[in-house]
Amino acid sequence: MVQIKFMQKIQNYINGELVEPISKTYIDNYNPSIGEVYSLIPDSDEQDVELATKAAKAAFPKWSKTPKDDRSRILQKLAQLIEDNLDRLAEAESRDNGKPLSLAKRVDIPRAASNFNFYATGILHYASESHAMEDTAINYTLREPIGVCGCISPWNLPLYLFTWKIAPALAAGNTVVAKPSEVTPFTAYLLSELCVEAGLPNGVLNIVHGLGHKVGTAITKHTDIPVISFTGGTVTGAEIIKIAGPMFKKMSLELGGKNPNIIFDDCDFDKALKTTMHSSFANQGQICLCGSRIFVKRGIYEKFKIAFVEKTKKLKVGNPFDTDTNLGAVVSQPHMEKVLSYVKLAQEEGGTVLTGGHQVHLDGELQNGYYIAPTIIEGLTFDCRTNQEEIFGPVVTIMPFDTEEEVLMMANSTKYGLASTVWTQDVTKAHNVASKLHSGIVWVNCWLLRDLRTPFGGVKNSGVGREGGFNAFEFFTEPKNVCIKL
Ligand code: TXE
Repeated sequence: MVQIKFMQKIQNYINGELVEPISKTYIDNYNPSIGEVYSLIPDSDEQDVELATKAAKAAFPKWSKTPKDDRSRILQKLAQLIEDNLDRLAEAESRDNGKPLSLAKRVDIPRAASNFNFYATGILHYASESHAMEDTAINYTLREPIGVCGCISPWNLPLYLFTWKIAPALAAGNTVVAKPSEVTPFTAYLLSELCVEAGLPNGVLNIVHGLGHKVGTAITKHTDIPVISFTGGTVTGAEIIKIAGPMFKKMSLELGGKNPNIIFDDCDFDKALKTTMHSSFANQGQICLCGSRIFVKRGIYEKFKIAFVEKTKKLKVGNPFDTDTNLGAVVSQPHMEKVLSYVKLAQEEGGTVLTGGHQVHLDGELQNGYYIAPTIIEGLTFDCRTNQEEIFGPVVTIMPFDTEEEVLMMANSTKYGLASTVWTQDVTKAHNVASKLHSGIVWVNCWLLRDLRTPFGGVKNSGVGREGGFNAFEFFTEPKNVCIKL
């Protein structure tokens, strides 16, 4: 007998209601840990974006004039509801994305709650400038919400990055049309249910699910959406600029990375090693901040390499729901194939795989899941494709260096410039190297230590603009200078 599985249908969230896509068509949503379809995503199109935008536009006048204390209270309530639903949301995130449940519980979902709390309270402290011209005049700057903001987010940290955009946009008094990644839509859907429970007024946040080239493009080109906040691939970022640039939309683009880890011989060896394990393989290497090129001072290169390979071999690739799993599944079959194609390329380019380099086949119901062994490659030149292009998986390269000048040249050689990590006990060296690195973020003797007040973003092809702290409020508001002659 053929067993018919119940497929949960995700719904759009438009004008305060959970609704079907107008076309009534759906696309498959995979659970990457078992390689099977387990729910259905609305295959929305520009008609749904139109409805969502209309709702957001209609809600804007009232929401933008709602006292910030009231907006803050509603968003804090949403944060509380996320915390109350931690287990349910973490399980959904792990099932949808393949990441270890322990990681979703410890990082993704608590951070989604923090995003709302941080911006809901931040707006209460946000003040604008005043410039006095002695006895002549006084200038003051109004910071006004802009209107309907388009927020488009990726699959690697689904609820974490979705809320990182939505929270400041709403706190600042804008309304939002948001699109989560079609690869990991589930927690955004659960969030829409929580918005209803929190009492978010209708139309203030609208979530339209579907494909990038349909929903994403419709948001990007909509004439009533003057602001686009996007996180995703650099190629997609360029497509967005092509459409939104000539429309003079305000844009914040957080794109890819090819981040260097620079390990000097005067570092705290054990700490550098432990943290490099995290920065290489956390979330299966699918964090734009992961360090994927590891440069080690020649004097400690062999010692570091041996210890790094030994520890990596002990990592457990397994069921994301097991508490002792270090790496779960990568997000999709095409992504797994892309990552493995880079291992092949690395070998063609003369690299040696020290550990990993292959798909991992697990047993039972996990046998069709998308698992990759954590991989370390050596013997590559800094300028080969493997060392220049973003792989976005559990694959890192390791290379020795001799001088500060040489390592800076190699670290800065890619088209990206998101984050860098430097390991040294010498403060002067740390300052010097940090100042010469071409990247938006430099971590010294740590990695992914985040203070939400700090500017977040990259240089070169890693993006345009900064998120985080008051930078986000500056992006999601329009300054207007008023000059009054005395
Ligand atoms: O991202 P996309 P993908 C990198 C990583 C990865 C590559 C591609 O290297 O392998 O990007 O990943 C929506 N107009 N990063 O294909 O396509 C899409 O539906 C408007 C780095 O998943 O950029 C999704 O919601 N929107 C990264 C979002 O854009 C469009 C995180 C991101 O998807 C669109 C993820 C279009 N034309 C991947 N096309 C990071 N910086 O953290 C797609 N989208």
